[in-house]
Amino acid sequence: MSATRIRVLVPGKINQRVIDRLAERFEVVRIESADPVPVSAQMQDVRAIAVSGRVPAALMDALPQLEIIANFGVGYDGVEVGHAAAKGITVSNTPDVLTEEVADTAIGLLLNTLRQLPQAEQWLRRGRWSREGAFPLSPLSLRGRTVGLYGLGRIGLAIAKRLEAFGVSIAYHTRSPREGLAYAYHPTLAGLAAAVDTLVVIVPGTEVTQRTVNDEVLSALGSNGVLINVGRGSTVDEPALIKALRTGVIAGAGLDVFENEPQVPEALMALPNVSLLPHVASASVATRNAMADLVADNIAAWFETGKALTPVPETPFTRRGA
Ligand code: A2R
Repeated sequence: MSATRIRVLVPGKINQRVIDRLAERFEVVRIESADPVPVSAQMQDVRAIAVSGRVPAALMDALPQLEIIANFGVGYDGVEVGHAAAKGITVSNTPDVLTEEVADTAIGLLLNTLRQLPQAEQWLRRGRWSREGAFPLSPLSLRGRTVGLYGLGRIGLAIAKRLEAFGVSIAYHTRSPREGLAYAYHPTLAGLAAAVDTLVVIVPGTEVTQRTVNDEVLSALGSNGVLINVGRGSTVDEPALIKALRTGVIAGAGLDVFENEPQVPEALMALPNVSLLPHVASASVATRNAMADLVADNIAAWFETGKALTPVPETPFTRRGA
């Protein structure tokens, strides 16, 4: 079968460059959303999905010829990967190409949170500097802090390397320690939180990490504590965080991700001691272009060589007959 006739389904919105790149060699079928599952004759021939969002098990079950799901983003928590693995469907993601960009944003968010730089800019823009004088001193600073990384994979390590240049102490928690690093390893998250005053979350959103940044962890972080989340909103117990920020259990938080995006709780937005971003950690034109290319290249490689370029560890498959 010629590659030009292969049908690729795109449920929901995705970066336009993914569509443009796919359209060069495939027939792209777009649907508004993965829910409800579409039923049409066209679906019988769909062999690939490109997605920035959700692929539920029911959608996989509705596509008998489906071979590969190419996810836009390194985190693929929107795809029911266990179901895909059980059915022999390959899932690919976009690691590495966004690592440095996300690490840069994490540092920016950390500094914004500690030094209140967005609020200071608003002070200037609203004419308060000339009318009222200097912006109030920031109660918090990066100086003298100990930063704990919850997650030390590709992005966590890139954040740690940047933090070294800031002269802060660095520690981390993962399930197994990384060889050859001088950072202090903590076998439990609560233990890490107790040992640091700044916690940066950069683990995947999985059933295991869900709401693991909870009351206990926030209490352990303490009243000078600052939480930064550039991983997934599901990892933080949002109501517990709001309570901790309100009552001084911790001092502040910087968040790029939320439990129910794009909805952000009013209670969180009303707090003065938070810095909030609309999930923009990888959102530059250059990095999103590189992610878009990798989505299209994964699908092209699958049909040309029988292997995805960057399959996720749960689906290390090759194409039958390739
Ligand atoms: O636990 P390990 O040794 O596999 O370390 C990984 C860690 N991690 C966890 N740490 C503690 N408890 C867990 N249940 C747990 N699950 C995973 O997260 C590793 O250090 C890190 C993941 O690193 P990478 O797979 O290299 O992912 P990358 O590219 O750094 O991206 C991380 C996440 C994405 O999944 C998106 O949700 C977000 O950043 O953009």
